Amino acid sequence: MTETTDAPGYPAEFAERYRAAGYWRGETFGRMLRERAQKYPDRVAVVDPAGEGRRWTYAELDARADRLAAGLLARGVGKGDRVVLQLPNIAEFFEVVFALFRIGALPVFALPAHRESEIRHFCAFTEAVAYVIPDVSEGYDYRALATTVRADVPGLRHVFVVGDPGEHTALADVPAEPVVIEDEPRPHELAFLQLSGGSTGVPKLIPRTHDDYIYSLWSSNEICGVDEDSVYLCALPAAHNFPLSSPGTLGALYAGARVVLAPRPSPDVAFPLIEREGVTLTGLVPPLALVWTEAAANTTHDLSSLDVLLVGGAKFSEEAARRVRPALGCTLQQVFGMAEGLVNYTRLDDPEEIVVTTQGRPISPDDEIRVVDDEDNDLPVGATGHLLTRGPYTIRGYWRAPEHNARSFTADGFYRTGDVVRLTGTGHLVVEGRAKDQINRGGEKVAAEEIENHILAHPSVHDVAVVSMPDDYLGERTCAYVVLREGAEPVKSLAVKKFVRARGLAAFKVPDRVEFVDAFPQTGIGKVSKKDLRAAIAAQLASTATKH
Ligand code: OOB
Repeated sequence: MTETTDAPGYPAEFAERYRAAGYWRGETFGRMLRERAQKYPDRVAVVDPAGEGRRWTYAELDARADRLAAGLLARGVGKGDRVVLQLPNIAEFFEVVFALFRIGALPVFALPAHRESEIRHFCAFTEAVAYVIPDVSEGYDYRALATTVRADVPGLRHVFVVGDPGEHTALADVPAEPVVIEDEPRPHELAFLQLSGGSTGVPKLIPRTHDDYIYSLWSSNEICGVDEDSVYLCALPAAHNFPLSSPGTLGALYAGARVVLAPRPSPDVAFPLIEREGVTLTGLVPPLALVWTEAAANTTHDLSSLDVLLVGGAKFSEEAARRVRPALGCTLQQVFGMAEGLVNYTRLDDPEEIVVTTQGRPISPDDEIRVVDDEDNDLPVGATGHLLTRGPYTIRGYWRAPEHNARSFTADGFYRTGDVVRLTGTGHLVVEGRAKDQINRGGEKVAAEEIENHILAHPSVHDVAVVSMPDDYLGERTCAYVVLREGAEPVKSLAVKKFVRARGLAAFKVPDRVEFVDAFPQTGIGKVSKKDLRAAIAAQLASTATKH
């Protein structure tokens, strides 16, 4: 079944322009790995320190991808099929991803934190034929989750498990003798579906092509100084767009460099790996960057190999940014990116002031940036407004979401990022806020509407509004304002949290705080004023902070 053309694509004139400019090189991931394996067969591609520790060379990764591709084809997984992938930071992540890339099946990149509600949606909505999981990771048994989801999604034909499969199929039993792949994916076709942080009831899916994503990889490598001697530490969850591509693990593999997988991002795990493997760069979200800078003061580990620390996913405060070089002895690069495409970096040779006060500038000369008012009128340089963007690696629409696309994109194809920014005279972007209804919990995105829908299912709840509240560590946390039904049993805050958790949601989406009110403040036209709710909870937190 070939179904790779059903993503809203780039108009022909743009595709031609991006090819002519040399951005789209006509490469695919499957071939890319083959070429690296031919050039650097014995260099180490992936280091997985878990258990006894594993070091796969490029030749080995390539051969594994070939064998798994053959085994998947034999089991009827083919071009265009969707496969939900939910693996932690283990070597098999890359074996599976490259096997799927080779046959043109599309990985759907779930995060390890996702639970029944999210996974059921990904499997059902994408009509996935397979779901790939670990047996148990961080104390959680994914096999039970798979059993539940499979009962609800009959089209899900396979569950492949890394480790002990239980009632499912062991991934280790799938590989077969390599075969010639008849209908190889082409560079302009879809490579995978990434998840949007989103602001809607369910996460949207982001269709990325080989051409566009590979462009973001090699140009990120140039901007971040990644070459075959680099060593990238993957400390964040590998499936997220930031550690995947900015420049991330895939950027590192593109360069013929080494990827080191950290099972957890904490300094006690990451610092010994940096010393042992000579890690040269890594990417972190702001709360972790703070933890690292503090831990570096007391560490006995030698971190001197670290050249570059990328920080992004949420706003990094200027104060925290200034501490990076003195504490870690490396260059900071701020990254302001999104799974939909556009990625901005401060450059390695930018003056310190720009590095600590801005979120960088776009990767590509052909990234079009507009800063507009509420009516889409362009604003002068320096004014704060909505960021719209279009370019050689930014999608033109979400996967199978025409109604949503009509709102999220302008008629001429600019993506409405939902971010509120300002452009400096030097062409750098400063993120000033957000217009989308989302909470950015230290880089983990929570769509207000998604959580509201879950809380509304509670029998005692009449109405709910989920907003962000300021937090010293995460930047923001989630506060749910709840109006109970008249005459309903009184409910405690903890009960609401438990209710949400029991509906099978990623733990980071459970509200951090629940406030009960009789009614919501309203805007002039009678909508819930989330602005007033945010101000109310911020004031409440500030007053309790001064009292203590
Ligand atoms: C990254 O990707 P997503 O898709 O999880 O989230 C994108 C959103 C942006 O629209 C923005 O609201 C926020 O995350 N964001 C930042 C930021 N980086 C991302 N807000 C302020 N300052 C920053 N530096 O988060 C992502 C993807 C690729 C690279 C880096 C981050």
